[in-house]
Amino acid sequence: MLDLWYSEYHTDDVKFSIKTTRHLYSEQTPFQKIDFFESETYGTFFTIDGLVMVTQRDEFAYHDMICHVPMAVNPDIKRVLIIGGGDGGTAREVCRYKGVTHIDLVDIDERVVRLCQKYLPQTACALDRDERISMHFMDGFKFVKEAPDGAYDLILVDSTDPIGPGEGLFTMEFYENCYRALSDCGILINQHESPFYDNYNHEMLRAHAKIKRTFPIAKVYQFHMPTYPSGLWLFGFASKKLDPIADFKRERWEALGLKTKYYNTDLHCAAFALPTYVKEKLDNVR
Ligand code: AG3
Repeated sequence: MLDLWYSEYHTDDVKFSIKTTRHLYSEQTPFQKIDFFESETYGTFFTIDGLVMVTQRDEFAYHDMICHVPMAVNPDIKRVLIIGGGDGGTAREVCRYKGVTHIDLVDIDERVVRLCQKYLPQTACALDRDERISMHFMDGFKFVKEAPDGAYDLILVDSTDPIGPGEGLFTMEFYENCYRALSDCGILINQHESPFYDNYNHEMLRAHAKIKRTFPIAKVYQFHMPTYPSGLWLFGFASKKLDPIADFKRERWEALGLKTKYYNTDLHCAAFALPTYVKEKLDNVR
């Protein structure tokens, strides 16, 4: 009997496993190792350097929350920059807004995009269909550094963990350049790791400290991501002047009539209410 399990170590002594029905593909690119698997419960999923990035079954939670939260705070967002996100899931959600005029998607590794177009059309579908998207295969750190002042209304950092090619996306210089590249009403959302296990918590606090020093408004919100370490994951919401709750445009967003599987306008506010242990950790950050 074939008994093939994919496992990710969430800590040195905790691992998460998915029984796979097939190992679809494996490739070592100049940047990272990319693998695609098939499973009963999570469908097709892909990993980078052994860490789960996207599964067909729970990607909706991540991509709803990275996109609809800022769009409901400023429904007039027109120019969007996605850093990372080569699987296309974030772009797919952004493309649902007719008011968005241009999307720059910057992924360091073209192979992520090409392989997701082949194995994960569920997330990659918008990439070859929507003319508003321009793809750039280069380091996101460098792209933002060279971006003109005020060029974007929204920057979405859809990155891996801060090890390997994603490291530069968790630095002070990167956040400062994001600030500069954002318009007056600009919002930055970043993949903010998890507060539960020490190794991830450490990165999440480091990121928060830097963002808090760069942006006048720096909040964190949570969502349930079953395949990521501990299942509790965070995004950062940073902006020049818009507050995610005080400036939330509930009625305007509802009037758009977008059907979503995870995000809704009640959850929008609830997501910013954090468990006490997370709040305490974040409050102590300077
Ligand atoms: N970005 C990866 C989030 C971090 C996952 N970490 C882990 N499995 N240890 C996901 C990209 C989705 N567009």
